[in-house]
Amino acid sequence: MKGPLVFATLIVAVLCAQERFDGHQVLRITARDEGEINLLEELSQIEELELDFWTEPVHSTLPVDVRVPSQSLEMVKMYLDSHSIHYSVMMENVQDVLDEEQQGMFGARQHQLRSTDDYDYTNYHTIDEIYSFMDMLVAENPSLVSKIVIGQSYEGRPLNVLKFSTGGSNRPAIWIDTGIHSREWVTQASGTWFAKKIVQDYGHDQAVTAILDNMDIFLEIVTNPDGYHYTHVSNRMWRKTRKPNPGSSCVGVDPNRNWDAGFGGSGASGNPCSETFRGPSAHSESEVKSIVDFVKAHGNVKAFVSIHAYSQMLLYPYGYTRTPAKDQAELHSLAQKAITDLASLYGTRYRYGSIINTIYQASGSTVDWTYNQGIKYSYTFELRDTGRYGFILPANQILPTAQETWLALMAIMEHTKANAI
Ligand code: BPX
Ligand code: ZN
Repeated sequence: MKGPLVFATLIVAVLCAQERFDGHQVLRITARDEGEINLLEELSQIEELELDFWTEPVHSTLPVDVRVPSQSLEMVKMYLDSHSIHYSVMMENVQDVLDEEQQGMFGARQHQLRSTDDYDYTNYHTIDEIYSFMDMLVAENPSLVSKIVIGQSYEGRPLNVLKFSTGGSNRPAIWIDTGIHSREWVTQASGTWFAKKIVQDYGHDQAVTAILDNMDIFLEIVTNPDGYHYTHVSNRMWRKTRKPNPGSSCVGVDPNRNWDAGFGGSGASGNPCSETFRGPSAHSESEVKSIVDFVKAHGNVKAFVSIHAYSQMLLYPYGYTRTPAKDQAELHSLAQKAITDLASLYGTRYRYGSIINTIYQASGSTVDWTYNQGIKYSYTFELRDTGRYGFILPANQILPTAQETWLALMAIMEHTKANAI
């Protein structure tokens, strides 16, 4: 190669390089009291350490998982030891786990998808593959499935929603979204499986048939498409949207802190470099605003389920306030039924309760807004696991995760059909 070409190739390689996580470790820190939590909170403020908190250091009842870059490991471990804060190494080398994930995806690469029967539901897929899957599912089942585009992402990708409907006009609806946090890959993978499950079960499974004879289901699989694309080509650990923040070199807004429900209160950050940055104003992110506009225009959404990972929880409002939701008793007992059904398949155990009591205070989250809009059955899932792999859940857990979650979704949808229409 000639000099200029070598140079150009280098530039391209640098600009397109995937961030590597060689020697990064995930530490599980078990703080014993509020004092230790405060010390972790202070640690998280040191931006030079480039810590990535997989779970927030907010109270001492849940373990805190944090990805620590190799160059910060010595400092962080010294800090924890010097304050005698207990921790263990959950993941020895993040890059090793990512390499395994990449190998699996490469082995499963689908050159041409002929039918959704051939789709590899046991592996992770790129956004192009998932978007092709959607089009193929629609083409195969035109009387049951259609695709609607509710808007565009910041980078101009379509915000595709699958509509499952057997007729009627503006029937009572169930909304399900996956992947609003892009790195939570098991959620988009599960969403894809749910879509296939619905078309397979309609007309065969009595409960699914009854639901779809009375209600429509809307499913947004790739709710944060720019983030999802970015997790594949640049940084597997990306959570937020990809909109630049004026005056900051940090990119993106947390789309689960951007909703107009306690927006700006405790449980979100005003710092654009934070993973929980709320954004400049409520609904500033088009990925959020498009759902807001859809829900308002539809006006007949009865259940809204927003799916995250990880930590195995089923949560209901509120996250921004300690005031109990007025339907708390019903939401709680339905959550119990749903997680019991979920556990019946593989014994996977879930915690359940209000967001603020079960995980932590979070303002501006999705289901607080939908609940305040009058959508009583507003729930958030945190799928597998409890931290062994966290966001990098091995692909061989996609199918069991989707299958068990489907049982909980069915419990929520059947209850909604029986009580809301
Ligand atoms: C879920 C619903 C409402 C408010 C918070 C959550 C927890 C969720 C978040 O902080 O946005 C956790 C997560 O899924 O993003 C990542 N995680 O900790 O595993
Ligand atoms: Zn999430």
